[in-house]
Amino acid sequence: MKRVDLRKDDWQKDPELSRIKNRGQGLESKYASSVLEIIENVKKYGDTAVFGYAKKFDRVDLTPENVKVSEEEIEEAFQKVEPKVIDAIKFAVDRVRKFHEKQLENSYFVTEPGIVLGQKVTPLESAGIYVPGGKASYPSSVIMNAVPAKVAGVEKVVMITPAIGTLEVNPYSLVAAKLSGVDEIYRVGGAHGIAAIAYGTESIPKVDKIVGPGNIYVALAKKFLFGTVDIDMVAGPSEILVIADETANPEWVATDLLSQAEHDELAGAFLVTHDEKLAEEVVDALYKKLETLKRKEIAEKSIENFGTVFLTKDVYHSCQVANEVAPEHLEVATKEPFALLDLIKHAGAIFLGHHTCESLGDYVLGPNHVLPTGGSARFFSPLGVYDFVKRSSILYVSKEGFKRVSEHARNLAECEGLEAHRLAVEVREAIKIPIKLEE
Ligand code: HSO
Ligand code: ZN
Repeated sequence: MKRVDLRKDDWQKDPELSRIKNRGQGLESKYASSVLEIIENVKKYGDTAVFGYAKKFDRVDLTPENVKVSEEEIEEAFQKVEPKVIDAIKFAVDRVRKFHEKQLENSYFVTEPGIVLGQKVTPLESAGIYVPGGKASYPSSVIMNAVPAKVAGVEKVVMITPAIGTLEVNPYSLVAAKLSGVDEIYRVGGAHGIAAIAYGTESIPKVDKIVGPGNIYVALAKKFLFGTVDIDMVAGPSEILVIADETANPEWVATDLLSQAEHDELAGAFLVTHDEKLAEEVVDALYKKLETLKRKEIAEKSIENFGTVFLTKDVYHSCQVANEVAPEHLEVATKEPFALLDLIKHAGAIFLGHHTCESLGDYVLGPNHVLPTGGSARFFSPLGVYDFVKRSSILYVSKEGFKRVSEHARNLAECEGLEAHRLAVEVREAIKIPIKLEE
């Protein structure tokens, strides 16, 4: 783990801090042309292209008959999954649903004499959820993507996930999908899967919005198809930043850092503290624990790539450093974590206090674990119900209301040189009520 001393005046210019701040800028150009080619082919050739890529990349023979996961397969998945996991999924779904129900937005009207204005909130008709295959096929992510869509009122939630090497799809994801209210599941993935639900093919439906994490091909496909469909955000490797003081437990902090590091070789694990002794204890505990992990190799590489301890002047300085990094997950392991909340501006999710480990949030607390990465917490929010609705403006004027605003509209139309706009106002001003207008 790198040690970076930020106890200096020009700490914001520190090269290591800059490297971490720029972590979101990826290898995109390397993959862009192949992803664009896949998208074009799926657009042109539909199923033929999608099934061809599934054969090439995932070594599976897909057909229009087998691409959709059947109800029997979902029932079988329930037989395969341990009852305690089914219970845990139900527990999580319930808590995630309850938390997200608070995010529901109402339509509203405001009135003034002769004028009614408002905003009508409508759920998207359909949404697609991408669930990665292989080791990163997490049932918790199925819940976090599907439940807000269902709470928003999306009628058709379509999940896609690649079957790799065999037609079988991860049974945990199937159970989580069913319990979260997913309506249809297709066993396709990769950039071709994303293109398939963006355009629709003979056997795979088109959706209005695509959410969910994936590898660089998936992330790029989503980015390129933005506009054809809506997308959530372009997610990168996971990351955690822990602000700690002398009251923190070094072993707990070390384990939390590793809980992100084990996700991905490019995951970020950052400790920010003004307590040098604590910093050393955390690093010792981390390397000890690392040896015992099943995913040691991944976690080790991630710590090598991005694992960093930042030494600060005090806890307030630590908050400033956290804001610079704008981490996906921020743990505040200090004596009075709530007192620091006002100082924290940029973080996807803020975990307060020594017992609030990120894992609880990843799985069961209720807030969403799909969060902005790579510093994009500066401008993105967690995935939520608001991502699955859209708004329409409502406008109405009566004859009386028309009179209250028409002159200014006419003058603005004139200044913009848009004659028909002006006339649209004037024809109504000129009319002495030849037809009965609604009051
Ligand atoms: N920490 C990950 C989510 C996750 N963790 C899924 C376990 N399973 C990104 O927020
Ligand atoms: Zn996690």
